[in-house]
Amino acid sequence: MRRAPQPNAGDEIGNLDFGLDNTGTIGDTVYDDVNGSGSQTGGEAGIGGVTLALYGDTDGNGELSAAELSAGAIDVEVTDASGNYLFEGLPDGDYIVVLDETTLPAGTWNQTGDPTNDPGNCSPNCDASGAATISGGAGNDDLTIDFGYQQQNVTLRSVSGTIWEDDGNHTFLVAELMPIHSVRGFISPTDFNCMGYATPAVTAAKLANPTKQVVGIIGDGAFLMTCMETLTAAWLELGGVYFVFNDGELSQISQAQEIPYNRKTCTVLREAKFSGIAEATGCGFISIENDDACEAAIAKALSLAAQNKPVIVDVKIDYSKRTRFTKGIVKTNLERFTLGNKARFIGRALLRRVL
Ligand SMILES: Cc1ncc(C[n+]2csc(CCOP(=O)(O)OP(=O)(O)O)c2C)c(N)n1
Ligand SMILES: [Mg+2]
Repeated sequence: MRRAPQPNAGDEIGNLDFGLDNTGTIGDTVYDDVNGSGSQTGGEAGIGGVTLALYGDTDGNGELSAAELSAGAIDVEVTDASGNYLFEGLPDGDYIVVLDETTLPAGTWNQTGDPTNDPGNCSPNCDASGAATISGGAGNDDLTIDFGYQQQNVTLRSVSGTIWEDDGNHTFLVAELMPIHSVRGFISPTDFNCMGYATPAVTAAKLANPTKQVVGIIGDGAFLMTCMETLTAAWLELGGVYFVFNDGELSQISQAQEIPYNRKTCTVLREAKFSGIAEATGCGFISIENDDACEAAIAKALSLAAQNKPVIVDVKIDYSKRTRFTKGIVKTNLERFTLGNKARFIGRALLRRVL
């Protein structure tokens, strides 16, 4: 063993190098927010196997721009069995952590905890990303980028026949969240995206397949276009179910308008009483006011339909959480723009929020 030099008073010693670690760490947990409080409390467990990507926030605005996204991820991490993740060895700078929601465990999860707010009750902004800054000296790490997700108690009901979709936000919500178990079990007007399609489609499908369950999921705007077609269903005793997703808006358009214009134009509907339409046409009517009412209402609607009674179900839907489609079109459209148009688009959107 080589002994360290033993200096005497007055000796000079060279060649001693010290490594100074100026890098920082960003983390640290994705947790199962069982009580939905927006923070990890009462021994709530972490969620393992979730993928997170780290991007540079080069303009330092706390949001991932199209340019920052296309520059690519600096690093990718997957949470361990305790739901922990760390990006280490990071030089000073601004960063964005983006959680890939498709890697959450099977089931339906709603984000309840956002790194930007603690407790992150997700009101008004909850998204699967968080901004972090690494700066030299004290506080070189940011271990507050925690995401909470609450599993939704969804009882899956299988429809033995077909689900018919109209065109709107509800289409993408269903595509995102509803498992379809049979080939040709889900039909929607994807080529021409024609609103008003699903109501007569349900009636016609039931006429052609009288022994099958036939169910429609239809936006309130689309239903208002063709709802009197349910008169034919009642007259011919065709037991289809018309689930009307009632949000009072042409939501697919109004949500897309809100981002650049900061307002909705011509997309808020006049209030309509769907119970009146059921009365006029001779259909059954059921209203679903909240999540707790879903189970019994769906069972009742399917049972009435099995007795050849068409049923209109008024589903009070909350679209405040944007679908992946709405988030996606903003990103995709921005990416397509030239740099000049991007600047114009973002500049105008910002201006409309200030003025
Ligand atoms: C005949 C027709 N007109 C206009 C459109 C454009 N459009 C696509 S989705 C949509 C809004 C749909 O509103 P609603 O039926 O209430 O469904 P939501 O988006 O609210 O779920 C509109 C106007 C269309 N696809 N078809
Ligand atoms: Mg609507």
